[in-house]
Amino acid sequence: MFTLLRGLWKYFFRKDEYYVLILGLDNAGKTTFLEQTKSLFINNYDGMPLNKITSTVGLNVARIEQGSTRLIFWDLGGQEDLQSLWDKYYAECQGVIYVVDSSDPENLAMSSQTFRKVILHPDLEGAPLLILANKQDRQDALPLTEVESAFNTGVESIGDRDCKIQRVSALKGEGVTEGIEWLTQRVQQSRRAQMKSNSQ
Ligand code: G3D
Repeated sequence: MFTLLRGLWKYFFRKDEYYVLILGLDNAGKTTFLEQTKSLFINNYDGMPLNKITSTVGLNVARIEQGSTRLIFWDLGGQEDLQSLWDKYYAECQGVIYVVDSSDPENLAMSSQTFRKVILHPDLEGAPLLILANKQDRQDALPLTEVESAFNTGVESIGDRDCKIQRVSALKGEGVTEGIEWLTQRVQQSRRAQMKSNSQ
């Protein structure tokens, strides 16, 4: 009887866990996005003021829950020397969020090249990709179409993966919920997540 009840308890309260990497050049707004996500998805979350966030040096980890799904985020530092560590996390993740600073046209090409390098890595095969054109609250932000065309140069590397580009302001929280909801749905449906659950 106890075993049956325990089984039922586990069945009803089980959470499917998905790991999501947050990548992008230094200063793109990765940590601000993660903090904003926590404040939007975690009840009574009492984090630090968003304008006090400093650049990620190591790794920030956070988890949010939506129904029976738990997303665990790894926000990795974007400085050049830290980028060499990114691929250590690829095999374990089920989705990627790539943050772009839309108000920094000088680094847009570099950001796009870095994204291309990321998605060409074999350990990320089949992982849904969410590109965030961030800082859209700024007057000098490039419109989504311009960010999109800079990222289109690597479009053939995306293959048959789900990929979406979304305009956001991590600071103001605009577009954040839409992005997270899209990614949640896609990681649940992705071939990669199914491979993971079959191997468990
Ligand atoms: P990182 O983790 O990618 O390195 P951060 O980036 O989250 O540390 O953000 C870098 C800077 O960009 C921070 O400003 C932060 O406030 C700002 N920023 C992040 N997202 C947005 C956004 O959506 N809009 C605007 N206007 N600014 C944003 P500082 O001044 O602390 O360097």
